[in-house]
Amino acid sequence: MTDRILTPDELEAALRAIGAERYHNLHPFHRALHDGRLNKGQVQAWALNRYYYQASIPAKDASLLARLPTTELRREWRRRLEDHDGTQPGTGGVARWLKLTDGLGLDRAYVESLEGLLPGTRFAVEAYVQFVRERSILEAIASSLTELFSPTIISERVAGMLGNYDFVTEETLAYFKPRLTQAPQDSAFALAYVREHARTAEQQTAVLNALRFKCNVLWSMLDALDYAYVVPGHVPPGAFRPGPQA
Ligand code: PQQ
Repeated sequence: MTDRILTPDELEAALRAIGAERYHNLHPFHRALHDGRLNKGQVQAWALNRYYYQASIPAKDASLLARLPTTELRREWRRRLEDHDGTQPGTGGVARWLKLTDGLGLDRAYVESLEGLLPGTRFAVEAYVQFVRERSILEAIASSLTELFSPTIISERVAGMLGNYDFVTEETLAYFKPRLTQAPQDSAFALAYVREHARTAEQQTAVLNALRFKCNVLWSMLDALDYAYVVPGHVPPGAFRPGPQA
């Protein structure tokens, strides 16, 4: 529990401190991905596993949308669904993520089947969807606040991957460009909501813990990738195995 009630500015500073301490830009797998130290098979494994996160985001947003009490809140949250699912076939973030997996040479039906997922990815993503479904609206909104920190990592990733891998093109990474404007819009709204609605020490503690939880979700996904694809001999049964081309 926070020992006293924080002002909105203090709460925001505490949230930003959590990101500075434990956002997934600090994870060794991301450092290796961005610095060009992974081979193609390891990059494929990252994209294939991260597909499940992307594909689950609209489901978690839809479950929150259904619980929001006002037109204004629902209208704002509905935009996220459109960002990810698009407004017609072939548009939106999930479709753009599949262009990334296509560009890396992965079979689309295999990616969408989720057959090659790591167990750790499955557990982490499902924990996030369940958290948003079951916790208070305030905690659910606060758990999206990792997006405060995503524009920096996305810029770093696009520059790093384009510079360091000959199998990555601007077109392959097209997923990320709209996120550079969508994420700040999303996180500005979520931050304003949290600043206004987390008033008691209990609510403020819950909000800080929701952001820590979400950082843990993202961190665990990278731990699973690091263990399976960087430490030799640790790919679990049934999970994606890079082919000889990689
Ligand atoms: N986070 C959400 C969310 O919690 O609702 C939605 C997204 C993120 C995205 O659509 C992203 O593309 C995304 N990307 C990154 C990244 O590339 O590192 C991080 C995050 C995040 O911090 O949760 C998201």
